[in-house]
Formats: sequence, C-alpha cells, structure tokens
Amino acid sequence: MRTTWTLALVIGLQAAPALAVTMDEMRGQTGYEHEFKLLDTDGNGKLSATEIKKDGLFDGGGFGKADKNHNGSLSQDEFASYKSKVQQAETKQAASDSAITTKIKSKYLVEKNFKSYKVSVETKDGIVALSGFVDDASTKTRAEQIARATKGVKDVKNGLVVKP
Ligand SMILES: [Ca+2]
Ligand SMILES: [Ca+2]
Repeated sequence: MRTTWTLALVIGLQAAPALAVTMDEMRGQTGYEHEFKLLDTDGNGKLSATEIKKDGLFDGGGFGKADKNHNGSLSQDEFASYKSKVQQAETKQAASDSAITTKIKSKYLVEKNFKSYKVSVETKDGIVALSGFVDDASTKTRAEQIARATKGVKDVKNGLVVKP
C-alpha cells in the first residue's frame, strides 16, 4: 500500500505543472477562437486585411507580420500566434512600466526636502512623465535626474511646476 501511495504522489506532482500549462493554452486558444469568429465577418474561416482592421493590435503592419505564409489572409493559427506574442510583450511592458514608477517614487521618498506627495509619476513604454508641484527649480532638476538614472527609463518628460 505504501509503495502505491508514494508512486501516486510522484505522478501527481509531475503531472501538475504540465496540466497547468495545458489549461492555460486551452483557455488562450478558446479566447482567440472566439475573437477570430467575431472578426471573420464573411465566415470563410480566414481573416482578410479588411476584417483585421477592427482589432487594434494589428495596427501598423501587424497583418503582414502575422501572415507568416504570405498568402494575404490569416488562418486561425496565424492569428492566435501573433496575438499571443503581442499580448505577452504588452504585459511585459506594462509590468516594467509600473516597476519603474514604483522605483522612482521610492527614490523620491528617501530624498531630503522632497515633497514626493506633490509629484505624480507616470510611466508608459519606458517614458516617464512627471507632474505636480515642487518648491524650487533645483528640486525640479533633481526629480528629473533621479528619474533618468532609474533603470529601464528611456526618457523623462518633466512637467513639474515650481511653486514656492
Ligand atoms: Ca473572412
Ligand atoms: Ca496566411
């Protein structure tokens, strides 16, 4: 009995991660299949460049990139694989943007004479926008320096207003 239990446990542990991946894949594909059908207005099982226009993710040359076999239309596979790639990239960017914001805010918190609560930090695609009020010009400059020195920051838009 004991051997059987141990074996069952081992199999259970090994099967668990594989099962989780399969579930995610299934969920993802079901989602794309539904979207695919919605976009496929003429119901011919493929998406034309016109049909894809309703999906903003394919803006700016997305159709050409997704059409891997260059036959001028997207199969369900082409649609799903491009879509999941772009969405993964977007999720990654969003996570890194919010990490940048958090990092800058925590740097402001430890800065002396820095009223961080008056400064708002927003990050989009690695570009940081600072807004709000600071007491003097040197604080405004310092705020920008701190933001620029933060890893992952591509540019800083310093919209801080000096208001003594
Ligand atoms: Ca179609
Ligand atoms: Ca194609």
